[in-house]
Amino acid sequence: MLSPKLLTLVLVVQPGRVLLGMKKRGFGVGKWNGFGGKVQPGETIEAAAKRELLEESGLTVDALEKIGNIKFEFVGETQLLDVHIFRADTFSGEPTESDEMRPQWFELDKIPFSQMWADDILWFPLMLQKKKFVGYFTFQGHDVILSQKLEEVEAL
Ligand code: 6U4
Ligand code: NA
Ligand code: NA
Repeated sequence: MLSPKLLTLVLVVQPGRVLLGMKKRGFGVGKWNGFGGKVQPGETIEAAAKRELLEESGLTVDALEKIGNIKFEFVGETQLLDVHIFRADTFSGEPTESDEMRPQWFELDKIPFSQMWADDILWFPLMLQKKKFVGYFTFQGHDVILSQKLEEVEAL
């Protein structure tokens, strides 16, 4: 049986650019990614998304837009990652390096997909067009996608 683990992921988008963080430790170390982490007991998913964004990037947001939900299975592992993805178009504060992440803005035609999770190149275009999506990816290790499902949805 796969036990689901709730996680958040926030992409901060401005006209022509997106903020990513280089993961300095833990799960996904060495990859550029959005900001996020585990939902704590008693916390809503959206509150967790805001908390993790602040902890990892120094940014505060009022509104987060729910944009996607992707489940990740890793062959041979019993946990199913249930990642809730949000987009933020306004924020306050300055991107600030944390113990976990080094934030950097990327122009939209220079997103470093070769140093990101392999699924990102598939759903970033939807996210950037504000299209909502759901997906299910099975990974072998952290770099190879064995099977994938991704579809646009009207609502989440
Ligand atoms: P702590 O501080 O221990 O809670 P850590 O264990 O390092 O953090 P975690 O588990 O909090 O990391 O968060 C993992 C992050 O990686 C979440 O934001 C979700 C994201 N993530 C996991 N698999 C991903 C994938 N295939 N593609 C992607 N993001 C992924 O874009
Ligand atoms: Na985290
Ligand atoms: Na965390």
